[in-house]
Amino acid sequence: MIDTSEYVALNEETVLEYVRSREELASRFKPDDTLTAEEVGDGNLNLVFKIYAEQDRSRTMVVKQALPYVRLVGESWPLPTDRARIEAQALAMHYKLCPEHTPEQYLFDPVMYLTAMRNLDDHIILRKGLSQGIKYPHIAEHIGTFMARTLGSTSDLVMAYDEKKEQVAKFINPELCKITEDLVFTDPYREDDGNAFHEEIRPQVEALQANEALRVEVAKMKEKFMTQAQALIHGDLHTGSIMVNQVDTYVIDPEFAFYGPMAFDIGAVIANLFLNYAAQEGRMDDDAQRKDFQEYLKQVVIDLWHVFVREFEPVWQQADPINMPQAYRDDYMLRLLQNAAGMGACKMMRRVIGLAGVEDIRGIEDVEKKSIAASMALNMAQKMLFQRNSFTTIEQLVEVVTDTTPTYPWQG
Ligand code: SR1
Ligand code: MG
Repeated sequence: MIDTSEYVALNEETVLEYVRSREELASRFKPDDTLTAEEVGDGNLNLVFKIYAEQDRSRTMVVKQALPYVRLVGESWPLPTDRARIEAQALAMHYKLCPEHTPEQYLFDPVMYLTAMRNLDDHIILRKGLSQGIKYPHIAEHIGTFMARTLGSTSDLVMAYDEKKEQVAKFINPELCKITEDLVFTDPYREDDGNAFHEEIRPQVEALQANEALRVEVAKMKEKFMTQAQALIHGDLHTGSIMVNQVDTYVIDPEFAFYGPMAFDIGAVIANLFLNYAAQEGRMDDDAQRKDFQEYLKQVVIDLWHVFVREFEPVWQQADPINMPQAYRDDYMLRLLQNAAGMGACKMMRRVIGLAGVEDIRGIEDVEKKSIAASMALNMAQKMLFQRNSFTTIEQLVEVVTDTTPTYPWQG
């Protein structure tokens, strides 16, 4: 029998012992069920097990356990397991504020740094679906709603002065914030051993890294990320943290959650849709099919923002009216839009240049096509970053950013 009185990393056998030993989990299966476990974690950090009853695979759950190191790199990069507590707290908050788009959590074990939750087997990771060219009709509505509820309701606009400060303290997440500070806002803009871009785009990457004006704008975004405790943000809201099917949408994996700038989450979603837009340059050979899919992605970005603004309306209604003249609200939303462009730009550049890339682009096998997609993404990101303060509408942002061409091969 495994001893769960202190932390031990589970495997496909011991996780079954664990599930049977915890009444809250065992009671979700029938007493005679034969349980099986599959370790399916393909993320950068954790173990993820799917548990099934062999008699009926609809009796199932996911068990996610934090490893004491970064899985992507190995034991040489230790990482505190306490991030599992942050994730469990954030998941609970998201479920309270937006249960339609948050998986139900069955248990959090603070010793094993483990969360058990609903298995979303009838959904796929949005990044994978988009990379296969599948359209999802509801993601703008669902993600726009999720962001407005979770961000608006955890901000000073709504929360009591004391509760807000308590929440900020509860979600202090230094080690995972440091990963973001390094991997999103620092390492991609210098020569760094961790960077993992492919050699063919080196000339463009080196030109970008030599651009001091770009590093000025990135530094402004980094400062905002590090200093603006505006709302409880998901902190890693890319398309790999979203599960979808044709009907519904769930946001998972909030282990990077902390009180930070709302624009970081909004920018993350926009950036990852744009990364897929750029990736399609190398993925879809048929012109008409590619243009149609890219139009779909553009429309999702536009709709997402409008849904966010619409769903933010109840937040304004709850805020103290003395500080909420219409001009202030308009300015607040404008700053969110422009900062989302800036933060999203950094997230695009890191996914092309930095340690943890995205499958949308890095998964393109033909190196010429991959280079075209990567080059396009870098050019889109630079426009977003430099021109962000000129955008007054989401439509402008989308038009400017998508009116971009790749510069591969690099002409210098
Ligand atoms: C070392 S962790 C790399 C990345 O994985 C996560 O999804 C975050 O985006 C992080 O930056
Ligand atoms: Mg994750």
